[in-house]
Amino acid sequence: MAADYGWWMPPDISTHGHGIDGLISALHWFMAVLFVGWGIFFTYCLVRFRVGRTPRATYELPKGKMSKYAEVVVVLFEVFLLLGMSIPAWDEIKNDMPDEENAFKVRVVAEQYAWNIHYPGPDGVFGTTAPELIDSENLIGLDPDDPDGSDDFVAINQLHVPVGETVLLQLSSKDVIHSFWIPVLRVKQDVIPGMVFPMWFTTKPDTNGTYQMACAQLCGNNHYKMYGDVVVETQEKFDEWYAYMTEDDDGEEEEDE
Ligand SMILES: [Cu+2]
Repeated sequence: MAADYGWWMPPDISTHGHGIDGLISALHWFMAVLFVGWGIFFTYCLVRFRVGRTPRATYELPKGKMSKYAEVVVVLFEVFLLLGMSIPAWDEIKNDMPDEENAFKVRVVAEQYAWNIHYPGPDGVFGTTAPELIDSENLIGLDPDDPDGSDDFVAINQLHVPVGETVLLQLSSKDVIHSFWIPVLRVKQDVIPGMVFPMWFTTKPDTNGTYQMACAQLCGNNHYKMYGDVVVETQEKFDEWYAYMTEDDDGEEEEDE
């Protein structure tokens, strides 16, 4: 069952999202105050300086300090938004990377027009990959001779994670610039060919469900098709799925064909 996103902000199922949501709502309230304030001032000026009242234009500067004080308040609030909210929220997401040992690691390889989600399999170690090994069967160019990669598998547009677990992703692209976006997790990262980007999130407890991920960068004709499921599930359900996917990938089926 897909989560109900409602008409307001999508639900926030991440442990870090409160900082981003706080910034978004502070900015919107600030803009609402400015909009109403300037609207009132504008209406007042239209009436107060109508042609019937002031037939001749005056070029003298106002004498009051009111406008200066208002500007200072606006600047101080903007400084607070930057130093008090944006930078700490950014720092939490971009600098406080989780420990690699304790995180569930996934690689995401973007291509026109799908997300290849590469899981390391039960051994937790990714097999080596090479661009020249990529073909229509081997979507991520996994090296068949590397034992670490023998239990690896790829799920297209399916990101499964155990609920409450910290997930560390490595993002890369096979072709053009994409942008990996999971709105409910408040994460979005450009994926640029030739580079690997780390990204992480931790889901809150009891946030099981199927959510959307999408490409947030217009990447070609079928950009709109580039979306998939983020399945947040209990450890037991996740283990079941993981075991199923690992079995599926042991090559027996290919021999039958
Ligand atoms: Cu894309």
